[in-house]
This record gives sequence, structure tokens and C-alpha cells, in this order.
Amino acid sequence: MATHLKNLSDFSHTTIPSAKGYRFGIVTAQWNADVTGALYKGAYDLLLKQGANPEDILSVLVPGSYELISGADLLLSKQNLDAVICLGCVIQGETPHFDYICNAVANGIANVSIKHAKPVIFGVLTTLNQDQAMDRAGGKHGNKGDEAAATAILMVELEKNL
Ligand code: RBF
Repeated sequence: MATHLKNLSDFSHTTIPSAKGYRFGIVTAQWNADVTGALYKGAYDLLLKQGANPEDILSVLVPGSYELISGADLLLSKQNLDAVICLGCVIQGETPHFDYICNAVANGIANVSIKHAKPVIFGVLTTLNQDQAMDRAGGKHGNKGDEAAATAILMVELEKNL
């Protein structure tokens, strides 16, 4: 469903389980930091709201969205975590960088998830402009950070139940 029809912070269609006792990593890209800071706040607050302990949330920064891949890989290699949430914002510019970065990050995050057999969540906004990004970072379309954190909890719950 297109995000203009779906509020990213509306979970009325599903039940988000408790996150108590689960350990999460959050990797946040510093490019477009006003947007990614809002994504981080959304993700962190949702984990706490669902019962996660603050000491069970390990937060790190990386320079840009491209580095979310190695950031997530490092976290899962060096820490005992149940899931990693990757947060970034790639805004279309005048160069082909947008396509390269978006494709690399999407594929890279999927590969890290498969390598470690752990959920690695794609909480990356890919927008045409800053307004579209702000609309999805706590604006009129909700917060992609909330949605990424809810997805992480749901995937950890799935893994625990198998
Ligand atoms: N990183 C982002 O997270 N969002 C962006 O919109 C973004 N745009 C970029 C545009 C250009 C022209 C370049 C060179 C980099 C950009 N990056 C962006 C940074 C990228 O993810 C990575 O950190 C750097 O390319 C590493 O040198």
C-alpha cells in the first residue's frame, strides 16, 4: 500500500508483542540528520513503549546510509542482539548517487540479515525531497522509525516462536 494511504505509525491492523527481554541494535545514518534523528526517536520510543529495557538497546551512528550495511554487520558480529534496526534517509539529488545508494543499501541489509540469520530492518526513507521525508519522520504520514521498530519486534517474536 502506498504510504499516502497508510500512516506509518498506525498499528491498528496488527498487535505488536512485548519487546521485554529482547536485545536490539539501532544503526542511524547521520546524513539528513534532522530526519534520521526523528526516525531514531520514533524507533527508540516505540521499543520502550513495548517494554524493552533501555540497557537492551544499543545505539550507534554511521556517516551515511551506505554505511548502515557495515554498521549492522559489525553490531551483529560483536554483540549478542536479537535484531538490528537500520535508519537512514536518502533524498534524490542531481546525480545518480540516489539509485546506487538505495539499491546498495536495500541489497546490503538483506545480505547482512541472511548472513547472521537475524532480522535486520530496512528503516530507510527514499524520497524525492525533504518535505516527503519529514512527512514520514513524524509528520502527516507517521514515522518510519516507529514502523521499523514494530517490524523488528514482530520478527524477533516470529523467530522465538519457531
Ligand atoms: N547518504 C544518505 O544517507 N542520504 C543521502 O541522501 C546521501 N546522499 C549522498 C549524495 C552524494 C552525492 C554522496 C557522495 C553521498 C551521499 N550519501 C548519502 C552518503 C553515502 O551514504 C555514504 O556515506 C558516502 O558515499 C560514503 O563516502
